[in-house]
Order: sequence, then structure tokens, then C-alpha cells
Amino acid sequence: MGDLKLTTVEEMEAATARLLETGAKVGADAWQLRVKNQTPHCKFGEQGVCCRICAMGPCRITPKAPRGICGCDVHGIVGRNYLKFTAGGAATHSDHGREICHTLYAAQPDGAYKVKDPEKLIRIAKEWGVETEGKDIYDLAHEMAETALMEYGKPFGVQRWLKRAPEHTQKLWHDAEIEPRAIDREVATSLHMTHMGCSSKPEALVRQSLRAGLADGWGGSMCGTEFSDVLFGTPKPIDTEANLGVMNADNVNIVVHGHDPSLSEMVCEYADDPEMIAYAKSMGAKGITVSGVCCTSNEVAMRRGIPMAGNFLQQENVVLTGACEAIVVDVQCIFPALGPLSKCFHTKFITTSPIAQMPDSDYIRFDVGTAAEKAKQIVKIACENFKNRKPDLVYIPDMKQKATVGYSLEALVKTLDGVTNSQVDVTGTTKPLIECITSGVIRGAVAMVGCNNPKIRPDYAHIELMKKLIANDIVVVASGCSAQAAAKAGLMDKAAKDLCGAGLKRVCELADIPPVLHMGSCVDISRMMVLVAELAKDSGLNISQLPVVGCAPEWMSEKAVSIGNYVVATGIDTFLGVDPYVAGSSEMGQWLTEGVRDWVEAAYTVETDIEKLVDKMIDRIEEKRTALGI
Ligand code: CUV
Ligand code: SF4
Repeated sequence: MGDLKLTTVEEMEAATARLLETGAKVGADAWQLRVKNQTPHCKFGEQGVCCRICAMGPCRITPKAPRGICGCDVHGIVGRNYLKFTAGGAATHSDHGREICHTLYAAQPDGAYKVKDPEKLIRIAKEWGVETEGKDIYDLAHEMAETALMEYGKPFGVQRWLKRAPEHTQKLWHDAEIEPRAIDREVATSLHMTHMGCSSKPEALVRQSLRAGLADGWGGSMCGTEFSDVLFGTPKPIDTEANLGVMNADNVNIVVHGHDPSLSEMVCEYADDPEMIAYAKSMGAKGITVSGVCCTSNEVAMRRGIPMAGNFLQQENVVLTGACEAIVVDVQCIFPALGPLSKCFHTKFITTSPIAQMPDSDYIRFDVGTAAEKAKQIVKIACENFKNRKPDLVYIPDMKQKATVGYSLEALVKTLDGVTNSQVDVTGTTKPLIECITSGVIRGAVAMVGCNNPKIRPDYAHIELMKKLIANDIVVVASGCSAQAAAKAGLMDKAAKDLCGAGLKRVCELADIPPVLHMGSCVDISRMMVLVAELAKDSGLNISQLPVVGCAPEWMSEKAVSIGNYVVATGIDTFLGVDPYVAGSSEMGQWLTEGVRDWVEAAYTVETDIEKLVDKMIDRIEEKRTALGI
């Protein structure tokens, strides 16, 4: 194992500065400039005290005007805003999950989409009590897809996946009346509650925020993860690379960006096709390089080892390299800035989803029926665009790190089994991990998730927190842009074991894993929920007793708030580095950081000082250990 030299945030910033020079040359702006134009932000908005849900407003709460025209106080306004924010996130993740179910419904043995993990499909079918015996696997896939789609709108009952939680957790949810019913219903109920003249009581708004979050994490997101695995394969450890240096100046560079793997899987498939590679060569390139940005990148990295060009706030950088022939996007977290930016270069900005349409893009509508054809068309366009590159604008920072990714729950259980060499059955258990934690070899675990946000020095919080955690023998599971920050820095290189405390280092060596484990995209935080559920069941503890916390130090999206709500509701203390626009209401603050603990045995901590944030997490983990007497 070679010596590891981490890529520092300073180095990444220097590379960005160099790319911004190219931008200045061609008259492109970038988020760094737009942040300046938007600063200072509106104080009312920041505190969550502006209400514009009816046309008597907008009403802004100040000491002199403590109530809106309808009489709503600041707590009601902040609370409604918080619930609306959550509903937006829950809707988004869940709709992504729904798209995956539709893709599964269209899977055919000779079609573009196939069932790649029939075993997992059968396992879920049995879990759901669907008859599998003697059934054709595609018939079963279609039946399961339809059953899953029903979860979105069924008139009665609660989410099927809830049964995966320990009984204690299920009881807490039931008693707190936060078991999510149909997914769409929780989103609609949230929007109903936040309509003018409905709920203005923080307790009720927070309760529904947790329920809508659970509809996401234990509903729509779980559908997204589980059925993506069925369609595209359950991730296994695989080597890849990360950071802008994965782009190749000699090749046609296609960058996939967004979230839904249905598109990126097909693009990767055709970029690998000998016919397409020959076509790229006929255009003067040496080959085709597909790399990714944001969660769609995580999806294809986990399953195919496709390299990760960057995370959220690096999306403009891929175009600024001047070497991007096409940036192909599906849904979510895509900067509308990519339209005008791509016009400053030869880059084709290709939008594909009716859900994410943007000016200055080429819209190639992608659907399951024509997926193969459209993917091929996209790859061809990129190849043909190679000749339009302006060589004097090309600069790809020489910056990349090795990463081992692909730690689905299934893979993790299998890998960690090697640690104790205990004889466990084929399906495996989390007992080896529990042994490591109880013995103190590993002190605990942190789920690091979420985006970048210019309010926090991008990637810095993710990377610094992770370094400190692993040095303290705390294993990190990561997803989303947090995982990409880790990979870009080098923390997913197995050699990063040398940055760990002695205990975690030993575990990394025995299991041959990096200390920061990539569990996937943001919908894959559902994998983390199943992991803690299994840990609780296998240890006989409640989830809230486990020395495990969640953290989103640089989050920015509505989805992240929905995630935070379901992580807390699952019994995991969650630490945020950015305030979710609730600072304006002491009552909302009280509910989120303390009140919810009575219902779900966990709560939020908001701490914008990164040093303090990490210490608070470590303290919480040690408190939990002490309470267990371990
Ligand atoms: Ni879905 S939600 S910026 S890509 S993690 Fe990345 Fe992850 Fe946030 Fe978006
Ligand atoms: Fe103002 Fe009430 Fe209307 Fe909100 S709902 S804009 S507080 S009048």
C-alpha cells in the first residue's frame, strides 16, 4: 500500500481559482461571484420569519410587528416554512424512487433495462409477502414494481418498509402518530397543513415534518435504493477515482449529473460500446471518458466504478475545464447556471427530464421506452462535439485520488465478516461490527451526509470532520456530496487507514476497507437506516442507544431537511452545520433540539462552528458508550 498524500482543500481551491481565470476570459460567471451579489442575505428569510403563503402578505415578523395579518405568530410562520421545506424534499426523493419503480415496471429480458439482481428482488418479495414460487422473474419484477407504486397512493395503512425497523422503533412511531401512510399523502397533508389558516402550532408542524421525512426515508427513498439495486445490481466494493483529474484531455468527456441512475446507466452502457469508441476515435479523440457529478455520479461509481469528477459546488468546474463535450443531466441539484456557462464553451448542456427543464440547454427527452436510442444519441452528440473544443481553453487540474466505493449494506456485512472470522450464515449479520464497537476497537460510527453550501467553506467541513473522527477511532459511513468530498481528498483510499486511531486502523487492515465507507447517493441514506436497524436488532439495543450519530455539515437542499427529519425520527442524533431557517423561533428551536426527543429518543444539534460540531459529536458518542457501560 503506497503512502497516502491527501489532496487539501487549499489545493482544490487553487485549482478552482485557475479555472475561474478561464471563466473570466470567456465572460462566464460562477457561484463564487453570485454569492457576492447575493450577500448579505435577507435577514427575514434567513430566520424563517417571512410568510408569503397568502396574498394578504408577505408578512414579516419584527419586534414591532409580532404577528402576520391573519394573526399568526413567529413560531407558526417558522414552523410552516420548515414543514414546507421538508415536504419539498420528501416529494423530490420519493418521486425519484417512483421513477425507479416505473423503470422496473418496464424491465424486459431483452430490453434496455433488465433485472440484474434477481436474488434481491426475491428477498424483497418475500419480505412483502408476495408469492415468488414458480413465477417468472420479470413477472415478479412487474408485480413488485406495481406494489411499490401503490405505496405512494394507497388509501389505507402505513409504509411497508417500516417493518424493517426494530419493534421498539415501530412502537415509538405508532405512539407519536408519525408512522407514514401513503407517501404522496404525507406530502399533500404537509401542504394542506401549511395552507393559510391551517396549522400554526409548532408541535403539530414538527410532528408532520417527522412523518413526511419518514415517508421519504422509510418509503420513497427506500424504494429508490432497493429497486435501483434490483435493476442495476447491488453495489459491491469497487475501485474508482475522484476529483477533476479524472477527466481526460485526449478523450471525449461526458459528465453525468443529477440523481436518477436510469439515464446515467444507459449513457455509461453506450459510452463503453466498441462502436461508440470507434466513433469517438473517428472524431479525433482517443476514447470516451464518462465521469460524474453529484448523486448520479455516486450511483454509477458504486456499481460501475465510473470516476467522480466532483460534488455539488464543483459542477461548474467541469465545464470550466474546457474539456467537457457534454454534461448530461437528469433531475435535482443541477445549477441553471450550466446553461449560460456552457454557451461560453463548446460544451453541450443536455437536459433529459420533463421535471428538470432549463433555458440554454439541448432537451433530449429521455424515457424508459426509448432509453437505449436516446443514450446512444447523446453519446454521439458528445463525440461529434470533440472537434469544437478550443484547445487554448483546456485546463484539467492534475488532481485525483484513488477510492474504493460500493459499500451497500449487503457488501458491508460481507466485508466486515472477515474481521472476526466468525462463522455467520450467508446472509450475514452485523455482529462483527457490534463486537468491534463493544470492545472499543471502534468507538462508534458517524453517518456523514449532505451537500456543499457556500456558507461553509466547501468540502472543508466534510473533510476536517472526517479526519478528526477517524483519528478518534470512529468509523464514517458517507453518502451524497459528503462521500465525494471524502473521495476527492483521498479518505476513501484504503491507505487512509494511516490517519486512523490504532483500533480503526486495525479493523481497516483486517477487513481491507477504507475508514470512510461510501454507501451511495442521498436516497441511499435509506441503506444507513437499515444498517442501524440491523445493528439494533443484532445487539438487542434500541437504535437511540447505539454510539452512532448523523451529520450534515454543509447541507443546502430541501431534501437534506427531509433526510434530517427521518434520521432523527429513526432515533439518531443529528448534527447540522447550517441552520434550517428556524433561528427566528425559540419554540421551533426548542422542539427540534429537545422536544422531539420525547417522541423518538433523538434530536437535532445545530452548530455552525465546525470545530465545536465535531467535538459535540464525539462527546455524544462517548456519552452513549458510557450509558451502555462499554
Ligand atoms: Ni442527492 S442533495 S447536493 S447531490 S448531497 Fe449533493 Fe446528493 Fe445534496 Fe444534491
Ligand atoms: Fe401573512 Fe398570515 Fe397570509 Fe402568512 S398566512 S402571508 S402571516 S396573512
